[in-house]
Amino acid sequence: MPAEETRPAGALPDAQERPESQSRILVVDDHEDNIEVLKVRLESWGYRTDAVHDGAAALQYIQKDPPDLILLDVMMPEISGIEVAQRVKANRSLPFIPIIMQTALDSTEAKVEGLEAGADDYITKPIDFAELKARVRSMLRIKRLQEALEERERELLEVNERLRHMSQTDGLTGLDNRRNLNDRLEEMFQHAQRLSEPFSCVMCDLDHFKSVNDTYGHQAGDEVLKQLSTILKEEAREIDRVGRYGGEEFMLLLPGTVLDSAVTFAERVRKHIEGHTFSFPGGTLRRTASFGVSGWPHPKIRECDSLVRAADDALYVAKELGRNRVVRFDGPEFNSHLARKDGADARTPARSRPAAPEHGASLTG
Ligand code: GH3
Ligand code: MG
Ligand code: MG
Repeated sequence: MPAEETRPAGALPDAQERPESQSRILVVDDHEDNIEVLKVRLESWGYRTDAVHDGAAALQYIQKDPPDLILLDVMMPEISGIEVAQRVKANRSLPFIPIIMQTALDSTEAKVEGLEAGADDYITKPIDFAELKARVRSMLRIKRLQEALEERERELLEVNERLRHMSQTDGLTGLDNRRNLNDRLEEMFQHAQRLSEPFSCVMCDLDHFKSVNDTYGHQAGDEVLKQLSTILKEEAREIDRVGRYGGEEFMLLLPGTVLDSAVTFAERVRKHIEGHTFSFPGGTLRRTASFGVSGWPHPKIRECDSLVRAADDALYVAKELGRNRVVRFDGPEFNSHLARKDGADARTPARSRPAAPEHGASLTG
């Protein structure tokens, strides 16, 4: 039943009408004569038209192929125009379609009923065609404005979404940025506590990364960071979060993972990096990375801050022990290193040492 694009000879729309002349109007009327008269008029003004004879057919047509405007007869058997208007306006899947109701009676009551049912305008029978023309044009103008508004809204939502993404993402690597990591960390830690599920944190830092910049330039350094991100993403599971915590330091959050498994995971990543050749315009290089791993539940970890600090301290120990290794927070290697350090050098500034006491400050053992 698609409308034919016919136009009576000599009835080309004038320039003013042109913008809406492509509009398609659905005429709903149970009298064939009325339909004929309305179609001829509307088409002579340059509109495309289609017609149906009852409410059920109208609803079906509108759902399948929403017109730009509906010229709707109120008095129809079975499903009245009032009901059609109500159903069309209640249907959220439809775009805004202006409805002009044709009321047979020029009574205020009939008009109010039509408008309350959702009609946007009305016209009384017998139809004054000059009035009909003006009302159709005004309704189509409103429809165009409405569409422009919706388009604007869509654009705004899109820009908003892009901004949100930018505010959560690291520009260089496309990973979560630090702020986003912190938000996720809090969420995931709370979730883990609620369900009594294990949760681990891995800190990863490239070894002697500064020399990459110094030797090959900053761009080569950027390339290495991007490739490292790809490796981390490849190794992590879908449910893990991988983010750039700072310069060449990355954080991985592993829900549902016990400390042992997190250490195994970090070891796998360490080997992957060790075996990888980083390439950049003008050369290739190899690099290693050091890892600190912490996990909850752990008697010294009560909140997400201390989980991160524990991983960071373990990373520090990994660096101290010679780099290219994985150190587990509160593991034998970690503890014996700190004990050795504390015993050997009481003069070491506290700032450069892991703040181990903080973890246990509120705990015994
Ligand atoms: P260590 O093994 O102790 O971690 O040594 P390192 O050289 O990796 O660590 P250091 O903290 O001394 O240097 C980090 C370097 O990372 C210095 C900084 O210029 C570089 N860096 C940080 N962010 C970026 C970045 O976005 N791009 C590039 N190219 N370099 C970065
Ligand atoms: Mg480093
Ligand atoms: Mg660093």
